[in-house]
Amino acid sequence: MTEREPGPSWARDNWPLDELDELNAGLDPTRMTIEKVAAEARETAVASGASAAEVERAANDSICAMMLIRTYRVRGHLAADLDPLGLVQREMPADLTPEFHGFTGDALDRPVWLGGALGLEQASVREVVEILRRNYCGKVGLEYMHINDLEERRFLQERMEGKDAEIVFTPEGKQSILTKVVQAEQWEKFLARKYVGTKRFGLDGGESMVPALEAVIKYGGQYGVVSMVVGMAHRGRLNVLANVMAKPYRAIFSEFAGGSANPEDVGGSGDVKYHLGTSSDREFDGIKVHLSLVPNPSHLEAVDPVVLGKVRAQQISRGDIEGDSVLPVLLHGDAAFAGQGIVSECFGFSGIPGYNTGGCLHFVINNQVGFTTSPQFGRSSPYPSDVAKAVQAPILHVNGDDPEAVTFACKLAIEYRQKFNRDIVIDMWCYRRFGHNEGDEPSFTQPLMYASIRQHPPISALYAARLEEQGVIEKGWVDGEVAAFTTLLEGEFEAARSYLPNKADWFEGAWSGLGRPDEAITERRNVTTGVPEETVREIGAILTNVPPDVAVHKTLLRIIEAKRAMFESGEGLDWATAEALAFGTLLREGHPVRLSGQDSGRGTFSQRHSVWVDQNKGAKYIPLTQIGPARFEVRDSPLSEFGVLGFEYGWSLADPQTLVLWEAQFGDFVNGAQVIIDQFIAAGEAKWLRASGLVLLLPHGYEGQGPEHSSARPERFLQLCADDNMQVANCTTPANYFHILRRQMHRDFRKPLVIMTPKSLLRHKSAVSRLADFTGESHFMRILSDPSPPADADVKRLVLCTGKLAYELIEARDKAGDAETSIVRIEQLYPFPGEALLARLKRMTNLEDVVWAQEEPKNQGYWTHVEPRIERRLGEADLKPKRPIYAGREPAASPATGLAKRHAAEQAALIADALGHSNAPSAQRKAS
Ligand SMILES: Cc1ncc(C[n+]2csc(CCOP(=O)(O)OP(=O)(O)O)c2C)c(N)n1
Repeated sequence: MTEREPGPSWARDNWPLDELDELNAGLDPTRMTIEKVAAEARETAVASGASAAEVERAANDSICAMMLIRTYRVRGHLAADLDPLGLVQREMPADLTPEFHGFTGDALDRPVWLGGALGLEQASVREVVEILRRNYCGKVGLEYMHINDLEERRFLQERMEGKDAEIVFTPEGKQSILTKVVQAEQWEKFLARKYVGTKRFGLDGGESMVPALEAVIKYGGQYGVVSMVVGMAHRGRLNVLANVMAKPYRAIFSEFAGGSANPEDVGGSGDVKYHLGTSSDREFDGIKVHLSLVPNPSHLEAVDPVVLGKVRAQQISRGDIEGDSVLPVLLHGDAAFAGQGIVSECFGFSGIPGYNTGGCLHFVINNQVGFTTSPQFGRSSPYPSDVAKAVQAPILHVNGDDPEAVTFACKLAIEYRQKFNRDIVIDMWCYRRFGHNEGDEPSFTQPLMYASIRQHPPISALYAARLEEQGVIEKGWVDGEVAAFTTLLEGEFEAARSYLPNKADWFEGAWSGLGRPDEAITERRNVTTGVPEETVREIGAILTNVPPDVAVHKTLLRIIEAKRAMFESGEGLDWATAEALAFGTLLREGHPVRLSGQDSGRGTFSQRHSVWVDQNKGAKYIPLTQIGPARFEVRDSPLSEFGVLGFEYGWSLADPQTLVLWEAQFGDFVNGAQVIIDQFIAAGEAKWLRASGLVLLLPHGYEGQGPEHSSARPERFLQLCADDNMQVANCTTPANYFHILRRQMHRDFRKPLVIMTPKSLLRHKSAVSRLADFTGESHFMRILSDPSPPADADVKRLVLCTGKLAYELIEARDKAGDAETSIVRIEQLYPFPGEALLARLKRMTNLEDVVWAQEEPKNQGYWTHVEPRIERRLGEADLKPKRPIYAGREPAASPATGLAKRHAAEQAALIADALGHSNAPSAQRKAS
């Protein structure tokens, strides 16, 4: 790898001119080609004995015809017949008329030299326009001229363009498309009949999507796809579950009747049926494709990065670098696709090493309305799909009333994706037959549209009439299909009465061997995570070895030397070294490690240096990749939080044996990813029975850096904690950090782990560990004792705290010669180590005061989380103090002051207050 790693192929815009010329010859009139075609036109005219004026006219006609053809390639989609309702008035752009290019009257029928364009040597302009209209202005409109890559353009052009280019399906193919449309329609109707007034967010009006997705699976299988991961919103989800993913009809009926999707004893909150996922295998022509639909929250498009991360993890597990074997498919609503920023973040991944998935197939169910909002109020761009142009993805607009055209578009899309490994979009124009949900009245807001929809025949009727006319089906064929499918559904409906989900599927496949924690959350469920000293030394040697051909920066060399000294003396191991040791030892044990975040390779604070950049060549050397056998990757992520965190969460779902970490640049930036935290990390297991061992590293601490760079908002995470859903920690020693990271992979269950990570402690002289703290029977400590404690019986004041404040408190206490105060650190805030605290409290029989000290304002930080928990343990210990006293900043709107002086004063005051050394605002008063 070098400093300038290859970017996406489409970023290339300096194609060699001869290649340009070759592609453009007769196809894409650049100056060179126009000259060439004009020269040929002249030659042909001369050969036929034309006069000088006629020769010039022939040359001019050719040039104008080339411009006409090019205009159709660029703008033909604007005149495509896309709207089934015909409500969108799309006038034929003037530059798509022959007149615009100078052809009128006789000129329309004069033969023009085309030099091979459209596969023709020569044709009249009338014929040329007729072909171009068929190619570019039919039921499919293609946008592709924004793509730089000539191969891609050629590929798409070849499939769309030419005299004989047509959408062709065999009679059997047409029948099976019609069958799927009928099933999709009847499925919605059946649900509407049986469950009157129940929300289903039906696909009604967009049913052509069903045969089209079938085509993606079928042709995807032929082009090497073995697994397809789907993400989608509410619209049509039940239809996709039933008719594409083959979730048993009876299971869905049972859920409609109020049954749970999982056996009752599994617990969790469950979720509404149109958010649930499923997985199945489908087979076409003997080729099996595994399908999985990822469960998602109501928050539109939030599942997109999760799908992509999951896909990439599966590709990496399969050793598939190109991404051919696992296909991500994202289905979108038009309003959400245009409106939600996460869509752009996900397109942003498509060309980035470490995040791309070899192309995602996007399908927009463009029903031309979002709840009650019409498109002109929902977006500024002509199409909902324009966001895809940022990465030069081709876009196929297609009329949803023509299921053949939609199926053709999907077939082309999967072929393109498998060939070029790039994203592609299908924008299916359709309509929503009912309201946003079936109980919702659409005519309040879209009366004209709905007057038209009421008159509009279903897709099956339109398509059946066409096939009857073509002699592909007999009259009455559809009735037979309807009857057969309804009988099937009635049978399934009956079977649903006694249907019981047999087992939850969450600990299968990659998750087998893992389960739920057996122990109650208050019990100690620690595991020994110490490693043999020899292993530490071996890894230390690799971490500090500079290969002779790597010229590292001179400051880095000093850092490496200091690290070597740590290993040699077995003393003073710092934070970054502990982290590298955690990674290295896990790699040794066969657990891959993936760390992703902004500037994570070096580390925001220049602390990590996991990537060494050769100062002469710009090449990268990553010591942790030399450890093996498992794979280490550290990725400098794009500047996104929502997208990247979602991606890493998706990875953690697919691959529980990899330690997956996401790091925020500063902890406060995590707020941009709040949707992923609320909807997936905190609640995913409860809602969908999907566990995750994802780790979040959030730099946090009050160091006078102002409101934004001080707080990772631990209070938000703690407020989300319940039901043993995740872990929140703030570690203060390198060894404890080492152990908590290793523990993540060493237990037989997985829970997300949120760590408030330090900034000043990265280089604090006391925040170091000894080599012995990493070895033998050592393990993660949920509570850390005072390093210089008074005897238990002497302790009058117990100060509880977490994070780097502990070091400041200890220093101040020691400086004051205070021999009655003990400072104890709560390293894991949730699950709260209450019983371990109780054991300590019971030993401190002469306690007068128990204080909770924090740097964060009182309405933030940990106080509201810890107060009742400490109070409970004080009660159980039956000590004199009944409640903890608060010592910290007053409630505040802003997390911290921006003024360094004020910060220092506040910090000094709260430390003095916590220790009871001040006459300043009494801790007692604050507690009231
Ligand atoms: C982030 C987010 N904001 C708002 C909503 C509420 N909401 C649900 S569906 C919907 C309209 C979606 O329109 P569109 O994407 O076009 O899909 P359609 O329902 O038309 O299929 C809205 C606003 C939501 N689910 N998620």
